[in-house]
Amino acid sequence: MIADAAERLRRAKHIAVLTGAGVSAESGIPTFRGEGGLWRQFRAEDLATPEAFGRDPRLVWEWYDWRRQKVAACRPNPAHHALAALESRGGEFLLITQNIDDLHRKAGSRRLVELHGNIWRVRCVAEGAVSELPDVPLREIPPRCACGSLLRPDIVWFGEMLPAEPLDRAFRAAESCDLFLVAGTSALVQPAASLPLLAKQRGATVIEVNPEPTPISPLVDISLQGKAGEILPALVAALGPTP
Ligand code: BV8
Repeated sequence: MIADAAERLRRAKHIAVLTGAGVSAESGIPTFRGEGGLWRQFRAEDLATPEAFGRDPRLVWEWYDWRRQKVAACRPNPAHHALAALESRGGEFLLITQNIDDLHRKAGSRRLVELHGNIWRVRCVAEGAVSELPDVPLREIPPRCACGSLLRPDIVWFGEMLPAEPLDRAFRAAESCDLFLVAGTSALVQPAASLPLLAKQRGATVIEVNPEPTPISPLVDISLQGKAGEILPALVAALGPTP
């Protein structure tokens, strides 16, 4: 299966990749729906919403401060490095991630869109200005803008629209790629989960990497059951030296 997947990857002229929390699992970051995906007695869907933030910005920021501390202690794993190596082989390439942990960028990925934002960026609720807030732990909770208004994470919460530019780039890549690789996502969250289906409809070869079956597993061309940190490096190694 790896050899077949590598052969299709080698022949591809335009590669698009979609990643989810599973590619950061081996870096030590809990996935949303796996074990450890909880915080205190809350679920992500309860806290990652504008309503939760409106009701209790302190509680939501305590959760993000906890996640920022976790993420700050984590490093990219071989899955992230394999995808950066795949990009560096050249050709049309776009890495589309649902993850907000910045680990793809830290691993060297540059042709990258973050559909759900980035845990290190914040946005003033009044002015909309976006800035980096690297403090770990946060010095004040909730953090405030110089204008005195609340800062919120520059992250897409459930029920919020995704940023237009990254979403547009992701859909265009899914429509025009000839190979779509999807790794480490439960394929439950929309609109990201529709990208592999769109690629399939447009005639691309779809390869899935996940230890568990997902709702798109029956539709993909090749399903590689296993950990991204093991399968992606093996896949890229099987490509042989960069042409
Ligand atoms: C929108 C930022 C439209 C936050 C995230 C019904 C009711 C209510 C809402 C909806 C509904 N149906 C659809 C919706 C819309 C909703 C949605 O899809 N909900 C789902 C839960 C049903 N979507 C939205 O709200 C989106 N916005 O649709 O707006 C709109 C239209 C008009 C007007 C207004 C709005 C916004 C979605 C973005 C939400 N924000 N993240 C934060 O992180 O704090 S989503 C969140 O889930 C993360 O980004 C995460 O990445 C993402 C998806 O999860 P996964 O990445 O797949 O992670 P998960 O844990 O689920 O799975 C991990 C996978 O890895 C598993 O398959 C596991 O087997 C695998 N794995 C484990 N270990 C490994 C591994 N794989 C490989 N290797 C390993 N080692």
